[in-house]
Amino acid sequence: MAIHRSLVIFAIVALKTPAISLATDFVVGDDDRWKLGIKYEDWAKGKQFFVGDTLVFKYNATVHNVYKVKGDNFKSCTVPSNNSLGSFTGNDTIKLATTGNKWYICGVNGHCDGGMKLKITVLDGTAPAPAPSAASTLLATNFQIFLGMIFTITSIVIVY
Ligand SMILES: [Cu+2]
Repeated sequence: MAIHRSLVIFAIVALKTPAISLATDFVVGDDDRWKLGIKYEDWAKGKQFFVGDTLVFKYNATVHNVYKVKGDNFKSCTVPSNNSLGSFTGNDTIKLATTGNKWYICGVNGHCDGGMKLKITVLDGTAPAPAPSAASTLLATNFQIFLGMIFTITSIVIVY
């Protein structure tokens, strides 16, 4: 019975391990977060944003904020009269719900011109589709089996 249960756990681990890459949470600016003096263009470069992913703007809410704007307002740094994203929390989470270009700026006077502006392009689909080579697939499979075995052995040791 104990071994049987371990095998079930093994199967679950083996099945669950490869499915980690679903939606991604992007902290804008990473460790720099949302502030002046960062090139968000550079931060966004090379990243792929998909529908279902999340942008998290982390910032000092006494100094900054985040507005979602249209492309022309992004260019001219025009702050909208109302905030479509809800309240400014300093930890604003934005679910990317649709494809296309999205623009965000800080609405504090001079901050958008000072670089607090982010443009991203949201793509269709939930995960990037790199063509997995046979080698990496094999590696992944072996890794799952390895993980599963470790888990199983641990379970058996704990049970006995
Ligand atoms: Cu700001």
